Amino acid sequence: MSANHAAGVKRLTINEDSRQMIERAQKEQIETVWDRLTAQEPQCGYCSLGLSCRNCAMGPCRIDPFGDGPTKGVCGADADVIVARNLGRSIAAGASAHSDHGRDILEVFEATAKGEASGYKIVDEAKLRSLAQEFGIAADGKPAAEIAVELADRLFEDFGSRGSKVGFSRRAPVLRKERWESLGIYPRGIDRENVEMLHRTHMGVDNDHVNLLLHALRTSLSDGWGGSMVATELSDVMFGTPKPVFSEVNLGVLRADQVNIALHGHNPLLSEVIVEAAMDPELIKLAQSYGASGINLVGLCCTGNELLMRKGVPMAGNHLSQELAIVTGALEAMIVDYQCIMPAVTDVAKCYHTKVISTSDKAKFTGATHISFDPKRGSEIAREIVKLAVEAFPNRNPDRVRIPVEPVRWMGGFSVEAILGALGGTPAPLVDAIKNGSIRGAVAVVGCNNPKIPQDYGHVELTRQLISHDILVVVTGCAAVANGKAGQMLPESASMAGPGLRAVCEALGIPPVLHMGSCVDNSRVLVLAAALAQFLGVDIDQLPLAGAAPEWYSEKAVAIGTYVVASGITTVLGVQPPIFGSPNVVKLLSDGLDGVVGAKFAVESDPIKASVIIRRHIETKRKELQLPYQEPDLIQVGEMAAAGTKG
Ligand code: BF8
Ligand code: SF4
Repeated sequence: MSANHAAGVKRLTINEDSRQMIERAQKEQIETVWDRLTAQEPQCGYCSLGLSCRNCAMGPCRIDPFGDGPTKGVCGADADVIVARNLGRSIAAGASAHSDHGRDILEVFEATAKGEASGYKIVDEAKLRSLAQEFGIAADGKPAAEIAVELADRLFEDFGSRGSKVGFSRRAPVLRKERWESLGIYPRGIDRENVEMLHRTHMGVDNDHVNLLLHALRTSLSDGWGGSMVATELSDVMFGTPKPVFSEVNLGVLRADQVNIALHGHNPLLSEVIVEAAMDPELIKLAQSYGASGINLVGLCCTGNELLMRKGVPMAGNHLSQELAIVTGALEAMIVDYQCIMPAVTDVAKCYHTKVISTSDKAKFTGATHISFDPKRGSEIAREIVKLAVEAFPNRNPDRVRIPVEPVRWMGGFSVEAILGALGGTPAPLVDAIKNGSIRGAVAVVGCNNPKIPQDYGHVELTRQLISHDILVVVTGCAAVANGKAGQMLPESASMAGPGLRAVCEALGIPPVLHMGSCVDNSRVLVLAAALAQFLGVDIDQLPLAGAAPEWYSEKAVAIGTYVVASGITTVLGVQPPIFGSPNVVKLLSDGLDGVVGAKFAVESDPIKASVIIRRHIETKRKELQLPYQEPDLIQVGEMAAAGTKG
């Protein structure tokens, strides 16, 4: 029996489906992420504080946080420089992941426009035309393909260093752009900022932690208003702009009587053509010939979010559910592209009949079957992959199939266009509700699972606290899936909200927690915030908004948190970032940044306390905007909601 079992599975997850599968894995001695975390403990204290550096071969070096040992690396870098460099590199890695995904979409978008891709088309021509207009491309009377080629050309320029400003950044409010200009952090080129970050963090380049951190902000902005926004917008053009859609979520979406295929990763390019292939009558017939009643596609992580948003494909789970989906014994294939796919999935798959099929030449997995994805043959490759999955069905051992629970219904599809649509085409009703105080403000709860926190506890508890205090919540990534599993994302979930938010949701028929998409779709959050700011004629930092990443783990999440703050939205992290070895860096991020970008970071692992921090922040912003407000200092853990309301 493992240490985890002794400590109780309840400590690991709040979900019944995960609990049952973790217990099963323990019984069958299949190692999972929680066992590996235990094996790593205690984790390195220097690294946890950000005080280790291996940027050159004079090192590796580490700084003694207590001052008893070395206070400088071999080159002379102190704690401030080492912590800031490490953070800058993390942000560059995260921004690069999102932006490289954006470029992949862009390449296929261009190939589609030129008629060189198979299985793709321009689905949302209206969106294409409006993007063209934003980029000053004359679209009148031109065929869509021609416009798309021109738009692709402009967007490729944004990746390089030909321009001085990333194109989509013009969507930001004027005051925000002026602030970026005056600080010297206006994002110029997507690849450029990332490469410059790597340059600056090479030994002996940027040796000033403030200067490093300013460039870290610029690097993150090149993601949020650059690479991620390219990914979102072009995915909408090629696969459709999301509209409200109902679906189901948790491991209960797997079907004992069908061929189950999980699509895991981030990029919708492959998964969209897989959806088509899974409807191929010949492949369904093949599945039936093996005794299955059909082919069941389910999502995992952000590929799943992309498919849910546009196609209503059911979602098996979030980050910490990926190994557990295999442990059901019901999964024929896990098709992966890239990002957040644990190398461990191939080990778990060996214990079952599950085939792990990798598809990106950038992301190969030892032990997986690799089928190189080529958009020129998109449809053909998709059929080949689905066939492989179907052919794994006869290898399934029915005695080992255990699908733990019934799925939960949830709702997705809240693109900015869909939200504005629900509001009647204008942000006015939302702004009015915020102004009169029935909705206090809005919070984006985003990011991952992290085995250091019971799976989904941070997301679900924080969101519950916020909506019950009349704060509208928008969610993306694994935070969205967590809320879905908890049943908080249906129109009837409005009953969980405070009276003001509840009334608004009921009038509009929307949930109090709106699914805005995958992690690259945090760009939608920026667009929505910018639209609200522009409608009110203010900057984003003046709005009663906040961000939260209660269970973050990834470098991408660090990039997201940073561009959200650099865009003017204060953000609370539930997991401590590795910066506490430098009191100066901590002070800058948790305090000094407020005077610079009008927003800052806070760290609070207890979601109830985090909700208090956020509510105080929102009421402070309301007070500054001269809207009815609750005295921020009176907001305490466990206080009465109505106490101190002024107006
Ligand atoms: O991009 S929330 S664990 S799956 S990094 Fe990964 Fe985090 Fe999930 Fe999506 Ni985002
Ligand atoms: Fe050590 Fe400086 Fe090299 Fe880092 S860059 S490993 S601190 S010598």
